[in-house]
Amino acid sequence: MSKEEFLARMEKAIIEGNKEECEILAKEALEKKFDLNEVIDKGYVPGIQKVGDLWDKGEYFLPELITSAECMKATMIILQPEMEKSQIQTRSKGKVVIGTVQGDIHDIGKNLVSSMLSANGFEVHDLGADVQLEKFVEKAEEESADFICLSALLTTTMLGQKRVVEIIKEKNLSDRIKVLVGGAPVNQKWADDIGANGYGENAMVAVKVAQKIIKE
Ligand code: B12
Repeated sequence: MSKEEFLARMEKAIIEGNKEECEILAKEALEKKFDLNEVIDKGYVPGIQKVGDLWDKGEYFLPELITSAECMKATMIILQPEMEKSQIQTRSKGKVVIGTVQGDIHDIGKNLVSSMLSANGFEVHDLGADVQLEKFVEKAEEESADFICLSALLTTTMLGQKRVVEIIKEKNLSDRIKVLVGGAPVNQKWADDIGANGYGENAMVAVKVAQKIIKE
């Protein structure tokens, strides 16, 4: 089986919600020592994106969405430890507090960003999903974090990102704590409009943006 066929099988397994196949393929990817970033970006992520398209068209409903999301999670449980191990863990490159904002339970993308940051040497404090907005700032102060990373997948919860930036300004913490925002409905313009310090369209870009800011 070629790499392309392998990636296509992965995509299909997510779309069909075939958890067993997802787990088999994830283990195979490890055995074959495939580039795990490629496996995720070109196999699993396109799969969940297609699931989103099918939902848009009214062909998929909530149960299908949940099943495919569970497939993604099952896959990441297998891949994540290896991804984190495979990077050379040096001294922490910076401290990050991350989570999905209040009112929003989507956490697949946030988990990817979280693991890519820790795989690249950042110390990550993951608060999970549906996180109370003040909690981000409290934790960042407690840990003397360099970054707060906020994920939002709903247009309504994007406002939570804006509020966290405001809280940071109100507490005069803008010099110490930088805010990165992301999630499917978020873009650079939104990040600029709310005064966030950075935006990343995917987990790899999130890492690059954080690395760039830490060097400045
Ligand atoms: C899977 C999914 C679910 C799963 C979530 C499971 C889970 N544990 O996460 C379930 C089924 C639970 C779900 C529920 C709902 N969902 Co939903 N869901 C999706 C779906 C199909 C995929 C999201 C996903 O995981 N994408 C894959 C990941 C890898 O991508 P990502 O999250 O965008 O993350 C990447 C980047 O954005 C970036 N990134 C993410 N976070 C961050 C943070 C930072 C700091 C940075 C720098 C980068 C970054 O990097 C990530 C990795 O590359 C999307 C459709 C879509 N196209 O997005 C709808 C979608 C987000 N859901 C939607 C809706 C409406 C809902 C529900 C309200 C449905 C309902 N009626 O109950 C509920 C929400 C409940 C709530 N309060 O949160 C809508 C949102 C519409 C809108 N405009 O607001 C979407 C867009 C579907 C649609 N087209 O209508 N959903």
